Amino acid sequence: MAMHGKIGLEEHFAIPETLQDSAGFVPKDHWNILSARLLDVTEGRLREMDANGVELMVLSLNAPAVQAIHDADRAVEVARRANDFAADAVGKHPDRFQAFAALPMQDPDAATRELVRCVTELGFRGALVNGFSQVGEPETIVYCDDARYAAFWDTVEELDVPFYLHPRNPLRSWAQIYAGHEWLLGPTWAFGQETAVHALRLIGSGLFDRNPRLQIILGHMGEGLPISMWRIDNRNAWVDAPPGHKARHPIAHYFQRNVHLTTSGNFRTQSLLDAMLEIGPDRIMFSTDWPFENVDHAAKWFDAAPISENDRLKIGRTNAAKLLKLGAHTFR
Ligand code: GRE
Ligand code: ZN
Repeated sequence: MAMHGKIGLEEHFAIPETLQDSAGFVPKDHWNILSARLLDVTEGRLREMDANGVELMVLSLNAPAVQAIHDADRAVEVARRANDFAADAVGKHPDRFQAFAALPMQDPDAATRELVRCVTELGFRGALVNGFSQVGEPETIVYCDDARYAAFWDTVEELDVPFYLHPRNPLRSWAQIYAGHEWLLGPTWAFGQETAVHALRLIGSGLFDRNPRLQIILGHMGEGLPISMWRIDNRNAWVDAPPGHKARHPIAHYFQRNVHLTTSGNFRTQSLLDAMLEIGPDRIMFSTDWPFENVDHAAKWFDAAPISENDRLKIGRTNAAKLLKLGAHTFR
């Protein structure tokens, strides 16, 4: 039986300034469709949602977009435009769309200010950032565990909104491992590898000791982390050597307290069950990854997945409503 009232948290749009960033991911003859889907935040999208029992999409900008704009002033400008565009879409259908902020992480103070503006003035539900940022020049990259973001993270925690860590490809110059094997780039493999390591950097840096109430969201059923979580903390246990990271507790400690997963682009029962066993049904949320994936593929799989109806309701809807504080004013 189809579940109604689902909420999706990894559902992208593009503005003209960022549209081309998504062009290389599909064959040329599919670009017309993908670009039209990315630019549409009205009828076509609502039709997809209605047909598949999705009541609400939390909109976010495509990737890498702002994170790839090494000129900080330009990054600030494009993030602002994207967020204003999203706010407009939400304003027209507040019961169907909410939004995550795009952030110019090239300038930590500006990113903090933009997050505050988006959450307190525009009513956004959190932020979505596409991995590392190129800062000042194309080859200078900064991950979110960098010390420059300490005050930014304090603000995220204070605002009590989640931070969605979304994939991007590694820079070619940093990823010889994929040379000659470009098929591994993007959602096939490199997105997950890049994002899993980034998440582990955040945890291992001690971020969640400094900001214990901070909540991070990972897509794609956790970017491979659930299946690896035991091994990350237990490698060569007989040696009894310290793990070498800066965090006070084992990595799994934070994975279970500071991380949420979504089903975006990973419509696989085996992977869902493994994630449920590692992180529990209270920290997993339905998502599509529209328009890179089809809403009907996500929904048909999820609605029929062999889990309890109680867990389906949590994962499909109530976990997100709680984490994003979707009140009765925006949401039935
Ligand atoms: C995504 O947003 O997850 C994505 C892209 C590009 C290709 C595939 C994909 O940004 O899933
Ligand atoms: Zn995505």
